[in-house]
Amino acid sequence: MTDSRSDCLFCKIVTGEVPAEVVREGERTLAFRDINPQAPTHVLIVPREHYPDVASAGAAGVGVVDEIAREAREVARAEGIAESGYRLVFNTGPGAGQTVFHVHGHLLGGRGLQWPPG
Ligand code: IU
Repeated sequence: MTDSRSDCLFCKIVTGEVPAEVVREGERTLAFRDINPQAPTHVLIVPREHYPDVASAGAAGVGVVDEIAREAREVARAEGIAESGYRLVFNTGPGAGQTVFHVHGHLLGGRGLQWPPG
């Protein structure tokens, strides 16, 4: 599950075929702003390689989920939300609201966040 998919929106964003507002380019990841932001900072962090969800990415055992978390920390610092706090969310499966099946961490911050989420 590591190849680029011709039918995957986020693979197309990674290759530049589909435009996005990129905020950070990592060796293994890309971070770009969500088109429908749910908070003042709402950035998606995706691996360049295709995994459908965080479960399959983690099971691959290649450190890609660690890398997403590291990149989230760097983006949070750059966005000025590292101190106030932020949320890193992986919706996993349709029942949890996943709509794009290329693993992505939602980095959310810049406002108070409620718990539990909806
Ligand atoms: P989800 O966890 O799979 O539901 O998150 C998908 C996100 O991708 C969602 O927040 C969308 O607003 C976002 N998104 C995007 O940033 N650009 C797009 O072209 C599309 C969806 I389609």
